[in-house]
Amino acid sequence: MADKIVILTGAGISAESGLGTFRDEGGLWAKHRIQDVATPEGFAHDPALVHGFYNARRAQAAEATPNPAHEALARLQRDWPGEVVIVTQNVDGLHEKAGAEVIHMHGALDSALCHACGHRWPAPPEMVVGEPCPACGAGAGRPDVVWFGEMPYHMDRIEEHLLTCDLFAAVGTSGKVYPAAGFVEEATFAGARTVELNLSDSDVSRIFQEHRVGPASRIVPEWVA
Ligand code: BJW
Repeated sequence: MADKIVILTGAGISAESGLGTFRDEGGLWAKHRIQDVATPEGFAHDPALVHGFYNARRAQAAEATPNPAHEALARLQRDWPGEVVIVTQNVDGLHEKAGAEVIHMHGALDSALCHACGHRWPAPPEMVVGEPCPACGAGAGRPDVVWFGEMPYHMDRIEEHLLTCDLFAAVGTSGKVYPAAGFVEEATFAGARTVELNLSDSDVSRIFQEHRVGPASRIVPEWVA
C-alpha cells in the first residue's frame, strides 16, 4: 500500500467542467498573449486588460461544477487510509467544490492580493484598476495568482511531500511549466512510483513509469477505484 500519495493536477482535469485549458487547440494562450496577461510586467503595463482576463475567468469558474475526476480525487483523499496530498496548478476552485483539500501552487481566482502590503482578501467578482486593499488602503489589489517569473506558492511544503511520497500522480498537465513539470523527477529520485493520467502525451511522459490515457472524467475514477 502507498502510505503517502501526491497528486499534481492541471487544467486538463477541469476541461470537462467546461473550463478551457491553456495550451490545447483553441486554449487560453491561443486567444491571449502570455506576456500581456500572465506576467507582472503585463499587469504593470495594462492592469485593466489583466483584470478583464481574470474577471471573465472568475465568472466562468463560479458557474462551473466539478466533474467525476474532481469527485474521485476527493473520495480518494477522504477514504484512503494513508495521506493523499493534492497539489493543484488550477485557480478555479473545483477541487474544493468537490470536497477536497488542496495546495494551490498557482493561487486562486477567488482571492485578491495587495501588491503593497501582501494582505489577502476574498476577491470581488469584478476587480478594478486601483482595487483598494482593506488592510493598508493602497490601491494595489491584484489577482492572487502566480504569473511567469514569480515564485509559486507553498514550495517548501510541496518539496517535503514529494521527498516523502510513495506514489506520485499527475493529472491533465502538459509538463511545460516549471517547477511543476519537474515534480515527477523529484518524486522518482525519492523512490516513489509514478503515474501520468492524460488525454495525450505530455512533455515529461517519458519519465513516468505508468500511463493512463483518456479523458480525466473516465480515467481518474477508474484509477481511484
Ligand atoms: C486532458 C484533458 C482531459 C486536456 N482529460 N487531460 C526555461 C526552462 C525551465 C524553466 C523556465 C525557463 N524559462 C522560464 C522558466 C520558468 C517558468 C517556466 O516554466 N516557463 C516555461 C514556459 C519554460 N516558470 C515560472 O516562471 C514559474 N516560476 C518560477 O519558476 O519561479 C522560480 C522558481 C525557482 C525554483 C523553484 C521554484 C520556482 C511560475 C509559473 C507560473 C505559471 N502561471 C500560470 C498562470 C496561473 C494563473 C492562471 O491560471 O492564469 O499557470 S501559466 C499556466 O500554465 C497556468 C497553469 O497552471 C500552468 C500549467 O498549465 P497546465 O495546467 O499544464 O495546462 P496546459 O493547457 O498546458 O495542459 C493541459 C493538459 O491537459 C494537456 O497535457 C492536455 O493533454 C491535458 N488534457 N483535456 C485529461 N479531458
